[in-house]
Amino acid sequence: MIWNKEMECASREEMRKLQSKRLVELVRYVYERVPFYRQKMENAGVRPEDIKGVDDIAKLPFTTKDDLRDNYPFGLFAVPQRDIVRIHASSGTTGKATVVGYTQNDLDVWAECVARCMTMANVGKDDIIQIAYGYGLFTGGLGAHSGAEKVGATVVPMSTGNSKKLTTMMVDFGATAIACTPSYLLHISEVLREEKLLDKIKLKSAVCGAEPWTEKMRGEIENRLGVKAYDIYGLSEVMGPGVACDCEFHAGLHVCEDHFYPEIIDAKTLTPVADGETGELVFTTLTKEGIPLIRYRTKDLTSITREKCECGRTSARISRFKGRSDDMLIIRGVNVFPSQVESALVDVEEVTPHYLMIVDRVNNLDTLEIQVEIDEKYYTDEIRGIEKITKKIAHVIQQALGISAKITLVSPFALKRSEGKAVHVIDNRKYD
Ligand code: DLL
Repeated sequence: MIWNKEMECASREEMRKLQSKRLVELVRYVYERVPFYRQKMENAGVRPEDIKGVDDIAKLPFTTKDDLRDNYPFGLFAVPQRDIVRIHASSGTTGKATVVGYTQNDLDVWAECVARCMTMANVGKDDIIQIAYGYGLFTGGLGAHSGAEKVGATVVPMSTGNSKKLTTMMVDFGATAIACTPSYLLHISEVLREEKLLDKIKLKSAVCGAEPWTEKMRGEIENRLGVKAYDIYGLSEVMGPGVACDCEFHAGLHVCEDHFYPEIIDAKTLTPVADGETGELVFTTLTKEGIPLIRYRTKDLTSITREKCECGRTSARISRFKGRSDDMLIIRGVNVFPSQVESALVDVEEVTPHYLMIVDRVNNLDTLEIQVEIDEKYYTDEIRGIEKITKKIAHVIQQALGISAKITLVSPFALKRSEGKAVHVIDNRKYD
């Protein structure tokens, strides 16, 4: 078990002092080593000596995903290639990949952060954990892997791609933990049910992340599999999984804030919002050597609290993610997050939480169709009581979103399952 009490239970003053010291060093480091940051700081009229601690952080300019893309592939690296021991990249759906590089020290810090998360998720030496995030350029597989090894768990590097093999080995090896996306875990639960293996599994912990999921989805996963499911967060630009994770009290995700300094800002005015208010999460990497980032705008929407958690950790906690600002749809002038649909569907007994939103524009009017998968129990050759169920869903969706939607019920397993991040939206509207 890795519970770094010195860092995770430090007083607020001690933590701020450490963060300030690290920020001052970081600013000097990037100013000297990364021409991009030197230029950005000069444009903003800031010199390294103006930054005396975290109270001065707002003087520093932001970094965005476009900055990484514009400097593709290695333009923001702060060390020569010979000191980089690993590369990861996120492809995204549009534009160039964003590429990140790690020094050996970065990998050690990463393993330590993931190990803290594994500890929060009650994974340790006595566990056998299947890592079912993709291995490769995506940070999920290798990131979760090294943290699980660091806590001494027996690691099974499944990756994604073969759910039947995964479920067979889950039973044969007596796996007690799994790490994968929540949507994939839901799919795994279906495969286990199909294979009649549900009562043969020994899972106790699931370390789920890489995509937004709701509290209700946690309940659904826990009920189906008899596990405790934990929420792990991270992003490749900042490090990968392990930037934050929730403990058994599920009262927000503890940020490894000795390494990643969090801020929540108003995405329009770019000024800080008060603790407890929702805004965009911004991170400054305090210790990264390979590709340190100053005030990186994640686009992820959350709020922060700095009150001590019941578990004893004092680290700042971010609330479960509402989504990304760029995931938010505006349909007929109303802001809609896919997670609201998921939340509404979990309450409808006749359907599964698998859904697809299809947004279009007909005669200048936005249309929303939601395809929803019927639960097997309510399906024989056709869907029983189709009209009643459709009406019921239309009602809960209207309540949840504040707009109406055309509901199309589809047969069990008709919607494509994802092994990584689920795709919930097809937006056919033309933006020109
Ligand atoms: O998804 C890293 C990761 C792997 C995290 C495995 C957790 C587990 P990226 O592909 O760069 O990295 O995507 C990062 O995914 O900005 C969020 O929008 C979303 N995300 C990640 N974890 C969560 C979570 C990995 N727990 C982007 N809840 C982030 C909600 C999450 N969204």
